Amino acid sequence: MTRFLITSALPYINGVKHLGNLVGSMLPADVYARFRRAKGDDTLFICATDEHGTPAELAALEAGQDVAIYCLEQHTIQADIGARFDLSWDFFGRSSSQQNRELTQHFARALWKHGHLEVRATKQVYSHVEKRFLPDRYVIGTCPYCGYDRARGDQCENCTRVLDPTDLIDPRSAVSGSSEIEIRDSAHLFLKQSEFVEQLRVWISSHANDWPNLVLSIARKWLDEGLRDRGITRDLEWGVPVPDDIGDGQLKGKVFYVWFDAPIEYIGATKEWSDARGKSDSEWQRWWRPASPEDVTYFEFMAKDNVPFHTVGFPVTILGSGENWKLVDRVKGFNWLTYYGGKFSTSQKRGVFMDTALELLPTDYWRWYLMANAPENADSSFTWEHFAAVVNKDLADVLGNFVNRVTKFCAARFDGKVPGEGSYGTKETALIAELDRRIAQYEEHLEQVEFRKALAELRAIWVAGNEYLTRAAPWIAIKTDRAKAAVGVRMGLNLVHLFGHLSWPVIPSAARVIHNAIMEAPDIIPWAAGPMARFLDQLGAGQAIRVPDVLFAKITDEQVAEWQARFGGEEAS
Ligand code: B3M
Ligand code: ZN
Repeated sequence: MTRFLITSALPYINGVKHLGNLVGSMLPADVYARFRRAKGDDTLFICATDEHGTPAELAALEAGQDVAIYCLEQHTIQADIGARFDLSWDFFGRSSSQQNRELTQHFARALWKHGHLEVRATKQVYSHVEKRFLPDRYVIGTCPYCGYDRARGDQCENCTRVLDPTDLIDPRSAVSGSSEIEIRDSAHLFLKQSEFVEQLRVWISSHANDWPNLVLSIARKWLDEGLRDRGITRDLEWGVPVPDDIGDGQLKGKVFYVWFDAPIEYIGATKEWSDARGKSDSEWQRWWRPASPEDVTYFEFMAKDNVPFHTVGFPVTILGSGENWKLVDRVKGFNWLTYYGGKFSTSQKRGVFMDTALELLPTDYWRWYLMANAPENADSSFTWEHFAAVVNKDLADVLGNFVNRVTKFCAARFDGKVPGEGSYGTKETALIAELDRRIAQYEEHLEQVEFRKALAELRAIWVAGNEYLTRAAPWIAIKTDRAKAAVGVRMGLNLVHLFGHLSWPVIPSAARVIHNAIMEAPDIIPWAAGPMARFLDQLGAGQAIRVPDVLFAKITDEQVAEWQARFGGEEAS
């Protein structure tokens, strides 16, 4: 039996993430991890904050904090908010950890030893005022092509032309505004990615049937456009230092590029996890260096802009090391979630962020909406109107109402105990057959990480329960035939229990409340495996149940109006 290793793209350290970040990486990874655990599989779900790079340095500068302290604080904030979103990481590490530093240096040494790295002379912009080199995008000036006066040194946002900082007219630092800048020579390490093109092509093609088209096409486009060697060091202070034994003394004081060390942190965080539990190296190595690759099935979740780094960049690091590290098996990429058709933006604070979301409503409202509308095959748009409509219909009217109707009626007419009278007939047999089919579909969609389809099937399962109850109508039967009413209520309670099981990967808190209405739920609510005939006739006669509080409150028109006013509605796009 294979073990399941699951990683989500590492949220960048510069502030709380928005719902678009959440649905494109951490949340689907969590749903999938919970599904695996529910099925009883040996599962490890790893995430971490991505802490290096210029944006981290600049965010710290802006906050007036030392960068290490800034990162520690922000890590704690993100860990806390992730926990409140019920993200069930086995470990939430930090790319600035000692473990990642050692692993990053290890990979660099292995690449160096095998001749995959080369020192090359480059020209970089140096700012006298800041006393540091500036990455291309932090140099701004006038675009020589369109005359836009805030063009960045890597690209003009106005005419989209790719630029070099030396192309800019009146170049200046985007950080200080100072034009006391000059071009200086600086030696850097380059990873000779071009040597891996054929190997990558073969590997990517071997996944033609199990990676989404989105991922395959991005990966192939990257190769088709000619894979360029990649500079993997930077002139910064904050980062993993390049060890002295690499680069013949020309790389003193430099650090690795954030996109070099960030994916290695998947491994680093696994080691952080095993170290934190006082385990030996074999604990984390059984995930990353299994005896045979089939022992571990490795899933990665990410937004589409991260796909090249996971299908090309990180694999080159692994392949080039010449060591038998685990390569990813399934890459699940996502399109964008937009906010009223426009961009969610961290820098411009547009859209809804994870912390404010939880001030408005509990986590499951968001989890359900986001996963049911995950941007899988195309971008999807968040609007308050749509959010309210989905929550009110799926969660309040369908699921919440069902649980409420059944448990309340049982409390009122059957003394709050599972009634034992009567036996299942054709209505029940038909329902059980339908659920057997639907649950198999739901399970298969989750296996294939097709979340929209999976959640549509889960909704259909809830609907089938509702329709059954409407047909069985125990509240009418009770007037003439108590045994008949008892059958409807008993099936209804069994369905409530079933829904608690099936809903847990997606809406874990609500699933727990639902399950607890029937009996106390275990920490991991196991998958309800077929055949349903057994599962749906499980509750013993006379067993006491509980009526839960209202599971999902409806979102009102006033709330929608208030949130539109607060966060911006249509006009935000
Ligand atoms: N931190 C995501 C981003 O900031 C990036 C992911 C790293 S995954 C190794 O766009
Ligand atoms: Zn149960």
